[in-house]
Amino acid sequence: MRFDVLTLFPELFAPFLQAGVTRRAYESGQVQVQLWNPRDFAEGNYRRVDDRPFGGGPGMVMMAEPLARALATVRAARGDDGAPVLLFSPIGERLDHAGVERWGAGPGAILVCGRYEGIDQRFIDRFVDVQLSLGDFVLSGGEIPAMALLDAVARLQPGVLGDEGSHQADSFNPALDGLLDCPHYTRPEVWDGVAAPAELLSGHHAQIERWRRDQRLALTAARRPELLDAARSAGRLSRADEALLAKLGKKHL
Ligand code: 9WO
Repeated sequence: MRFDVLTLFPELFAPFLQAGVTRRAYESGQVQVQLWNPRDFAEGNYRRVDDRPFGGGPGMVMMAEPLARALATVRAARGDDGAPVLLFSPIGERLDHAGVERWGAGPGAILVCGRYEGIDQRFIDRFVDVQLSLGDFVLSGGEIPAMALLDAVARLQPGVLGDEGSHQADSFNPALDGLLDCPHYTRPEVWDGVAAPAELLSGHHAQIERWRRDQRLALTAARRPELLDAARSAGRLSRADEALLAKLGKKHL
């Protein structure tokens, strides 16, 4: 699929698109990314994209017109394929795994990255289909959330993660598993006086898998009990899982 990103800072995306395992998704075109700078669609010698807020107050507001022109060009370039326009904002709906799957399916999306104090509301009302939030905090721009969505979509593409990673992709995927990931350890076996869990060093595959499953169940029960309830309701907990959870429950009482 294809993502078009409207940003005043397209240069922020270059190192991101060239790094790590997700690079493959971008370079192969599995996830096409095109960057557009609203400044290139602004008028006059100064190519202004921002102006002072009506009603006064600090900072500047992104003007609707350069964004609208950029968007019209993007839509034409996409052949008016009806791709949704997404804006990253703390007032948006929270992005989760289901959202990543939704926006990472079909034709892709047009991502609008705000800067300054925000975007003229008339652009948002006219063109933005959905506002997405990563959480209750404020950034200085929508670029990092846009990269977060691209990264999450890219790693879902077939072949982007190795065999090792396909399991990782299942974490937080309620349809597949929906439990939190277990802790990880690597060499040395004893670091700074702390040994790695004996189970992981045992070499017994079944014991290792049971330890990991137990860790995931305990972690999910402690940190995200609602995910555990969802897994149970979906019939994704075995009798061995329930036995471990019952044991944990008694320990905590
Ligand atoms: C900022 C903001 C703060 C409180 C209530 C509503 C708000 N909307 C925006 C907004 O759209 N800001 C633009 C994008 C311009 C300033 C930087 N922007 C931004 C996006 N800051 N933080 C985000 C963001 C996006 C997704 N998840 C967390 C934060």
